[in-house]
This record gives sequence, C-alpha cells and structure tokens, in this order.
Amino acid sequence: AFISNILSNPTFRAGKCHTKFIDETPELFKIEDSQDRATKMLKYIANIVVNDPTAGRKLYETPRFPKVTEQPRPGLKQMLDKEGPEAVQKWVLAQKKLLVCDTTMRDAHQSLLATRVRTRDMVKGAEGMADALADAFSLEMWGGATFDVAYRFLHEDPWERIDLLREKIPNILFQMLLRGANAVGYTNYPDNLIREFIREAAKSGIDVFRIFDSLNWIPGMEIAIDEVLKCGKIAEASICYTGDILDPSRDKYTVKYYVDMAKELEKRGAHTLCIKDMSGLIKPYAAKKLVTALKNEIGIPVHLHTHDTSGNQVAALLMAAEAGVDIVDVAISSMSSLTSQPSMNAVVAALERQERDTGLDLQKLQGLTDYWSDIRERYDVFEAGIKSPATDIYRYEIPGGQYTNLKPQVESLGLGHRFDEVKEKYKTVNDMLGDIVKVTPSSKMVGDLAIFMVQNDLTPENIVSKGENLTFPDSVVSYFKGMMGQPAWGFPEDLQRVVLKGVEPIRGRPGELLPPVDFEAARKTIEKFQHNPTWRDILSWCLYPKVLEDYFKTYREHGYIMRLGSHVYFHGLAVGETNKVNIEDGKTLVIKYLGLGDLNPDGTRNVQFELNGARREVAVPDNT
Ligand code: 3PY
Ligand code: ZN
Repeated sequence: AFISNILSNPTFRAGKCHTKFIDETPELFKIEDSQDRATKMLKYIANIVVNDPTAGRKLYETPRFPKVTEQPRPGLKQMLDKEGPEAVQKWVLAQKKLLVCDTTMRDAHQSLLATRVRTRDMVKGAEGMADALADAFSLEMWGGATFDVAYRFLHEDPWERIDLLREKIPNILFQMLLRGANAVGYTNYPDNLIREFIREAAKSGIDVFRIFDSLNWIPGMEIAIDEVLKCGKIAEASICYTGDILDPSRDKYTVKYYVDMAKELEKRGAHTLCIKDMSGLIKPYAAKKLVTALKNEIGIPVHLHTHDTSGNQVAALLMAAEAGVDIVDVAISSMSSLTSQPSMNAVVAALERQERDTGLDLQKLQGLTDYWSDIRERYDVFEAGIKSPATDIYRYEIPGGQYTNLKPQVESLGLGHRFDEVKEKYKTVNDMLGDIVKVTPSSKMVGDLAIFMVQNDLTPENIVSKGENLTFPDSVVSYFKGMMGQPAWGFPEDLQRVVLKGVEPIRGRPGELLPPVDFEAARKTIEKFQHNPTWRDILSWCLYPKVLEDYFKTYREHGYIMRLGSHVYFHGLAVGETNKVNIEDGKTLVIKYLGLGDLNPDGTRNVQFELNGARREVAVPDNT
C-alpha cells in the first residue's frame, strides 16, 4: 500500500522527488485511509460490472468544453447582493431586451433525462455558463425533483451542488423551484420546516425562489412567500396555467381567474410573477392574450415558463415577447424542446436585431450547446424515447416531467400495453375531480388514481359503489383529506366519502395543523446512524428521512462516488478500460478493470482490477 501511495504521488510521477521526498510527504503514510477509500470505490464499480445489465456499454470521448476567454462579468447577482430585490425588479422592468432564465440544470434534465444529471457534469461546464450567460436573468439549477433525486439516485448532496456551482458562477442569480408548502417534496410540511429550509437555501446562495401551489391555492404559498421576503431574496410567485383561455367552453380557468390571482400575489409582496405552464398548454395566441392582460393589470415583471411538448412554444415565447413579457424560460438547445423548455438558441436567433433582442451571443451559446450535447450522451439510458412533438398534450394536460415518467411508471406495474388507456384515464380523473390544476404533487395524485382505475377496472360511473371496498392510493387519500390544500371548486363529495372512509377532511392550511418539527429530536435520531450531522443534513432528513438514511449508508459503503466520471458512475468499466479518479484530497486513483473472477461459496463474485499499477481483487454479491 505504501508503494502504491508512492507510485500514485504526483511529485513522484512527475519524476521530481528528492532525498527528503519520503520525510516531507506524510500522505504516503495515510495507508489505512486511502486504501480503504480505494476499496470502497472499487466495490462500487465491481457491483455495477457484476449486476448491472448496462455495464461497460460505452467508452465516451472527453466532452467539448466551452471556451472561456474572460473572467465572469458582474451580473444581477451583484445587483441583488448590493441593492436588494426591489432594485433588480426595477431594473428588469426598465429593460427593452427579453431576459432569459436558463433551465438546463433543473427542469430540462428533469423533463428529458429523469432528473439524472450529476453535479460533476454541471460544474465542469459552469465557467462556460458564467461567461455566455452573464446577461441572463437567472439560472434555474435547484429545487423541484432535483433535490431528492440527487440523494436518492445520484448519491450526492444537493447542497454541495449550490456551493460548487457558485464557486464557478459568481455573477448570475441562482433560481430554485419551490412547491410552496410541499417545499421540494410531495406532501405538506410543518411551517417551521418550510421557513428553515428557505433560510438555509437563501444562505447557501439561492436568489430567486419560484413558489407555486399545486392547486393554485394561495394559502399554500403564503409561508414560503413571507419567508423569502424576510430573507431579502426575490420572491417569484406563480400562477399555474391549465386549460385553454382561447376555448370559451373551459370557463373555470379564464383570463380573469389568472389576473385575479396575479393581483393577489402582487399584493402579498411577490417581486415577480411567473406564468407556470408546466404542461406546455399555453398556445401562442393564448400567451399573447394572457401576457397583455397581466402587463395591463399588474406592475411587477412577468416571467413565462412553459414546456415545448407540442412544438408550439418558441412561437408562444415570441408572441409573449411581443406582448411585453419580461423574462422567459429556455434551455440550451441540446437540452431543449419536446418535454423540456424551448431552445434558447432559437429564441436568441429569432430576436436578433429586433426590438426585443436578447443581447446574448449565439457563438458562445454554441459552445454550451456542444458541451451539453456531449454530456447528454452519458445519460442516454435515461432518455424517454419521445422523438416527436405531441399535440395530445392539449387533451391530457400532463406536466413535462410527468409525461416522460408516466410510461416507465406504468410499465413497471406491468401495464405497459395499457398506456394509452392510462393517459385517457388521466383526463377522465381530471374531469371527475372537477378540472383541477395538475402539477406536483396534485399531478402525481391524478396519475396514481388513473393507474388505480385502470388496474381495478373502475369508471366514473362505478367508482363510488366499487370504491367502498377498495383502499385508494396514499396520494389520493391525502388529496381528499385536504392535505394538498383546497381545490378552487371543492371536492366531489361522493368520491371523497368513499376514499376517506369516515376520516374527516381538513379545511385550513395543513402546515398550521401539523406539529412543528423538533429539530433537536431530529438531530438525536440522525446521530444514531450518522456522526455529527450538519444543519443541512438535518433539514434534508426532516423532508425525507428514509432517503437520507439510505444516502448516508451508501456514503459509508462507497465513499465520495460523486468524483467518478458519469459513464463510470452509471456503467462501470469495460474489460481493459482504465479510468482516473481524483478523490477528495487531490489524490488520483488509476483504475483498470481486468475482468470477472470466480463465484465464491457465499454468493459473492471476485472482480479484478489494477489499482495504481498493482493488482487488486474485491468481492461483491452476485445478484444476477
Ligand atoms: C416540479 O414540481 O418538480 C415541477 O417541475 C413542476 O412543474
Ligand atoms: Zn416546468
């Protein structure tokens, strides 16, 4: 082990060691520790090559990194820190140019790649983003599903993502998506947890909080808005867009409905207003109509968020720009379109030399486009396989992220052959519930109920009589109990009765009724499995106890696997392939995979590697 430390030492490898090299290089004696860390990492790779069918499937080329020629120019981040949110708000309103928010590192990969993009790949392209997007309004790079997926599937800490990105991107506002009283989860949390979570996120560098409620129920957003205002950050309150304002027969979600809600949010202190079109339903002429109405009726900047599922949404952004929208959400072209946001490059090109020219440099954007195109290849197993725009989205009203996830969810239940039926039931459920807003978590509930109805051969006609003897999915029970808030037009009472089976629904804010989190008690519980948890660990554990427990367990077993390149992280190594990994302290492990060895009587299989030139064998359970 000592020899292997010497062989991997950068000074030794550069041939620069002198007579005092051994005396002056104490890390050579860190034998236990580094050997242990190497073994943990080898076991992670060994487990993939033994058990994962995608193992060793592809050798990737180094990505084309964006060229960066200058230090990041100061941007709105500096203005917010020095002058506060009202100064940013005024500045935005005074701009002629159309401002952009780049969603590549949040909604784009949430909607295209099952939220799997790893911090490492974001950080490696971050200097290019700081350069090319210095004039952007913001980068949406946190929140929504990215928070729990980071822990659950990527085995990394989402808080560390903010820290590392901020080091490379000092100039652009960081934006997150916050599901109101559901924070970054799927259920309502006690008020004190919402407040502490926002405080820590603000302290960590989140500047713009896009807050929404999954039923457009303002009480579900009020604690979050209040806390963001107290933190001196930008509170962006959302109206979630559903239905079709161009269709007179859809008489619930009208221009008046949205304008009234927007006015109320403005009154409550929102700095900017988001039209959150999570399913890509706002058609181009609807965008023009709604933005015109909002710009006439409210005085705060309007920010349009949409998904390009139908293929209509570059047009929608252009119409919105004509109507005076202040900011639009777009993604770098190689991470855009279909269920993701419209292409930034397309919008920038369309507006060049026009009144609302964005001022962004298409050549620089191309550098980011090439980088993200190469990075996207590493995630090809997570591609949803949607190849062309889908206009049926106007019928089903399924959010971008859910549209791509629903199919695998249905397949995993053995109902793949009935997928079209599930989509149709999604619409049926929406009609049955009285046409509700569908976005996390209400959209998940509608999906769960649609699947449940297909599984149990239920129809709107028989669900009340047959439902007496059925246990409904948790999300459906929670919805009818009022734990997701109150839908604007109430609950269908018959169905509520059979779902709740005697349990009384609540009428007020769930957060008010839930007992406050006792953070000290939480710390004591966590200390049973994690030594010295940080405040961030405690907050995350309070949101998802089981996910955090599993994350800590994986960390103990495999160490800091965030350092593995993404193709190794997902697919291990191919036989004969060598990969270098920089572990925490700058030490490099050179790992070569030699092949599978014998199956042992205890069900484990030996896996052979070369580690920094020396042969190593580790054994992992063979579950194949
Ligand atoms: C989320 O809540 O994660 C969303 O993206 C909703 O649109
Ligand atoms: Zn979205």
